Amino acid sequence: MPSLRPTSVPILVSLFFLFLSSCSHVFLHSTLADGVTPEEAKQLRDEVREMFYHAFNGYMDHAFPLDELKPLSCGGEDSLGGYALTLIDALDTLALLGDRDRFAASVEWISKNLQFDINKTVSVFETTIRVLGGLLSAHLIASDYATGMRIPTYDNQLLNLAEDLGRRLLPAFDTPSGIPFGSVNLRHGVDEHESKITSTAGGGTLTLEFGVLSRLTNDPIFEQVTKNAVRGLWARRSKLNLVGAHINVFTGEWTQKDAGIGTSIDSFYEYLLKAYLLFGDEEYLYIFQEAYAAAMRYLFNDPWYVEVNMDSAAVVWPLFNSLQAFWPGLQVLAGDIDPAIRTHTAFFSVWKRYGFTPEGFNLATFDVQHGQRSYPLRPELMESTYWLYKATRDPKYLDAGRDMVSSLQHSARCSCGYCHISDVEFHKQEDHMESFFLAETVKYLWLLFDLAAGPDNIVDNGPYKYIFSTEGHLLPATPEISLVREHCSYFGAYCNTSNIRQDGSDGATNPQINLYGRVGTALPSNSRYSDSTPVSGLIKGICPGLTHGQKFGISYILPSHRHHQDNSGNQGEQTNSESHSIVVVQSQNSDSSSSENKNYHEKLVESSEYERASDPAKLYLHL
Ligand code: DMJ
Repeated sequence: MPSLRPTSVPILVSLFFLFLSSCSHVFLHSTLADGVTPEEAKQLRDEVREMFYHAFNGYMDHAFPLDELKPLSCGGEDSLGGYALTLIDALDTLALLGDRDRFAASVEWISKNLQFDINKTVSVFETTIRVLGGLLSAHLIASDYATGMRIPTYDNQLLNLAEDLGRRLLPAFDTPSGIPFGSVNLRHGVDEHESKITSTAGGGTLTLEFGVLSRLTNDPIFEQVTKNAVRGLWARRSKLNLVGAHINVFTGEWTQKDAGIGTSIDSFYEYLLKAYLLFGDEEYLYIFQEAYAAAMRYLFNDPWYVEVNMDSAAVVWPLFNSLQAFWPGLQVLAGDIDPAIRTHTAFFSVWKRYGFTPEGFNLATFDVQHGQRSYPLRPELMESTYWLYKATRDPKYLDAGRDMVSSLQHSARCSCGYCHISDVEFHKQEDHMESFFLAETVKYLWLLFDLAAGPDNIVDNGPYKYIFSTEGHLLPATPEISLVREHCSYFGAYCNTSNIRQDGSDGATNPQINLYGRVGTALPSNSRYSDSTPVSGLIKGICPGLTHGQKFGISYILPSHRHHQDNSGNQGEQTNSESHSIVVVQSQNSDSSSSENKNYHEKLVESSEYERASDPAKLYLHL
């Protein structure tokens, strides 16, 4: 049980945020002094490659075909469904590393040996993101000449397996709310006594894999049920546009009302934006806009994020949890770079302090949270480091990546792979290696250094723009998958009638107009939709289209660095990046004098982000 009482913390927390934000700046400026040279980036890339093979070979030699490696005792264990989970999860990393032989051999083994007609009850979420996602990404690589990794003998076996698995997961969606059960038996459907409580991430992080499956099989059912699940969750949001952590899929009641960006909710936000980016479905974008605005308003305590009650916004837990660390990477995709930089700096200060991020770090006591002392080889901080380096090319992110490699090598490497750390203060090793270590942790580190050294990989060099699933699987925006809709085709998109012309002309030609709104107009503090000018719902608007680069991430970088003064008064280098997929600008609030609003909005207005917001050449989403 967490040791803090919910009601005892707010004042302490506020004071502590002030103290903490200045501490982390000072600390990092002194530790990130010596930079990674291009030559060292190559060496680090090769070192990460060796790390992958140490763990992959350890798994193949000692655990395969069991699910996961026990890296300390050099054994194996079935942790999910008993179907070579780590191999499936590692497939696209093998392809990314250019290992044609092992990729082809693994695909062949899976094609011949895997089957899902088994009497096992599995997590819908974990099976989707690790197994379905792993199979689909490998299928899309193995079947396509353009990837350079096509397997000549390959004949859609992985897609067939994925479709079979997808159909076995479908019974989980048969609930009154449309939000799926957390688990399902692959042979018999949902168990009679299955729990009706599931997490928001569990119900809302299925759209990418199921959507890709629909588009590859031409069967819309997969896309429909997962979109319905997102609608089911979002329909039950609070008046503040926050979602809780756990919900009853029959009654639709929240059983855990703590709202946050980490544990139990994290990838719900991630898939709203990514489903839009991959599928061009603006309903997801619309939901993301509202959900993101609420998160930045109620959860963001610059540079940290807290958990609050979804109805009252009262702080419940002033905790950093390690799952939150994906958020700056998501913000890069959303184009909200400045808070992403500050938050990454804060999160990385925790890593620097312990050599790893603990599962929980208490922002009030500035200490590891009781009972949350472990580091199970999680990838989230690496993921954000990669995206921020990609967006800014600031070498400090290479330095951060080097620190992460060094911690893993020094303290987590064990005889047959990489070990979980059971206590970040004492670096005690534990005999477990989650499959996401090979699917994500190593992948993001390798991509980071390869980007600095080259790059020479399909993500950064094509042939397609790739969206990463929450398990790090590569999902390409091929024409087959990404049915791009350049305009507000979602019937029900909230387009502002006063700013969007209804005569069919393209709003993009008008510098005053941006997608879904305007820069700098006021939204009253407690209203979701009201504005100084009326917003009309259920109107099919005509909105400016996104360029390909804007849709799929950073397409070019301005080489110029500008000198930047951060909030603590320190002088630092900040790299300017351009052509974000979406630039998110917080609405100016009519209640902007409140301290709550000042925290995020005023800094935004005062900062250079505001200058960029006034530049009509760029596209901004207005929240
Ligand atoms: C992974 O399975 C995924 O990244 C998921 O979204 C969160 N948990 C792990 C990694 O920490």
